[in-house]
Amino acid sequence: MGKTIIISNRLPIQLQIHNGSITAIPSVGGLATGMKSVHSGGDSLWIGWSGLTDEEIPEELVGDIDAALAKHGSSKVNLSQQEVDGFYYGFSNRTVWPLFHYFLEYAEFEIDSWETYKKVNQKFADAIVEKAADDDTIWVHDYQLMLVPQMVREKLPNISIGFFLHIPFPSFEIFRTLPWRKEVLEGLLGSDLIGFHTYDYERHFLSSVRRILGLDVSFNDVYLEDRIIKVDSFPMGIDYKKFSEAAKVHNQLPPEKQSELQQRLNNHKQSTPDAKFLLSIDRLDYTKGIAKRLNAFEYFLTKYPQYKEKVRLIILAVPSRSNVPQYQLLKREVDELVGRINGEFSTVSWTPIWYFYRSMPFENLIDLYTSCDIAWLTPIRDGMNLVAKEYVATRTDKTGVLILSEMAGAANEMNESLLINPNNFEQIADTIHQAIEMPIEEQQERNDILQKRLERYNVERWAKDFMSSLKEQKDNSSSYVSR
Ligand code: ADQ
Repeated sequence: MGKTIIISNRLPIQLQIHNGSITAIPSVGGLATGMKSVHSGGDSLWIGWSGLTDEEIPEELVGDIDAALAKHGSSKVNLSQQEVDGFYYGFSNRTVWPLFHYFLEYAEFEIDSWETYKKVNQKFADAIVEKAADDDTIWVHDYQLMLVPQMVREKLPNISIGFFLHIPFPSFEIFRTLPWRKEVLEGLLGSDLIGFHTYDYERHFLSSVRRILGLDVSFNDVYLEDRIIKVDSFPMGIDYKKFSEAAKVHNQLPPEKQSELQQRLNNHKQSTPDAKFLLSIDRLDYTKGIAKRLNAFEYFLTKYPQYKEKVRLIILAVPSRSNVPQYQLLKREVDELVGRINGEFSTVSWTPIWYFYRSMPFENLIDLYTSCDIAWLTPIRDGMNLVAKEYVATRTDKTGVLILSEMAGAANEMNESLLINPNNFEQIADTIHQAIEMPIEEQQERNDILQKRLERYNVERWAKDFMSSLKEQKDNSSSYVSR
């Protein structure tokens, strides 16, 4: 049994350069946590971009950086600014991201960025081939690297390759608009196992494979001349224990140990006992429906004026891809909407929206999750949405209501939440009203079921399921003779 090689666009490490010395800080994101059980030191390697372009890395520090990454079982792919622009900000985030989230009008089809995407995917594949042996297992992550499986397969025909897509796979009617649809499918089919968050994404992919490539598809297997590729769904979970335990500790903190944010939230609750906090947390991305949510909130305050001065919406928007024009426009739109709604409804003692545009440390995230009565997440499209799961995991007394868009992959597993269509303002306003008035016992019943499910299907289980399915597939496929 060989080693496992994980490949993602970004390494799970933050590099900092200070006065000529390097610090490598492991990230705490969902993927890094989930892969802990797979990426356990000695027998695994993580390959990715460090986040610093060639131009940003002083030549004399290259060796030190490589050594610092090696200590964390990581190895970097070097990218120039021009490559990052074409591959990441270009094809990945101006073509694939909007297209796969059904924002066809935002998708740009630029031959130059496609060429850079191919070139950079080849760089990742070469980095793998350089480090890999035939009995290793390769796990490629996400939409930035869809050509890598086939590029590796060409050099190492017998190696075991898994691919997981973290965003939706769109329906055939959308996917077929991509000029390079055939190449992308062929790239992915270099894998032995292709995983998606939901059954729908899996079916969409298989439909495109059949209709665009004309391949033989049976149930969830794709038949090539010499190999079978399995396509399946693996809904990603969270590190349930980390969130529930952090919330337990947090709830027992004496006032002097609480963060400033926590104290403010508590003070507000004490001064207005029937006050309710609604929470919305996302990256500032047009797929997350933040502007629509603000409009819906305005509609809610107009339809249910009895909640004025009682309900407050806390919006935490994490800066993201701010050099892509649509993200700059969205930032302006959200700033204006918050200003307009606060201007229209505020009173001397009440501001309806608190808006934070920044990333927050984990402790503050827990402050918000544990203090807010309702989490209101209304993406227009979302591969999964981990925030929904994290919110539920922190509700240690099982109170709290989750309002979730049907368009998030997470909705498939979270039927006990209040599911809404993000375009239906009438339904949203009524659902917020329902959430505010929901009896505690009903909240607890719903969260009890959700929590048990999230605890069982946590992120570690997700990674293990994927890896064992990949192994099984490889074993079965080895004995396959072309039909
Ligand atoms: P994202 O689009 O980034 O992920 P999401 O699944 O919600 O969306 O994950 C966001 C993560 O960032 C959460 O773990 C959350 O805790 C963290 N976070 C959010 N706001 C933060 C803040 N202000 N400060 C610090 N951390 C913050 C993509 C897909 C999703 C899919 C995931 C995983 O778009 O659909 O669920 O990958 O596959």
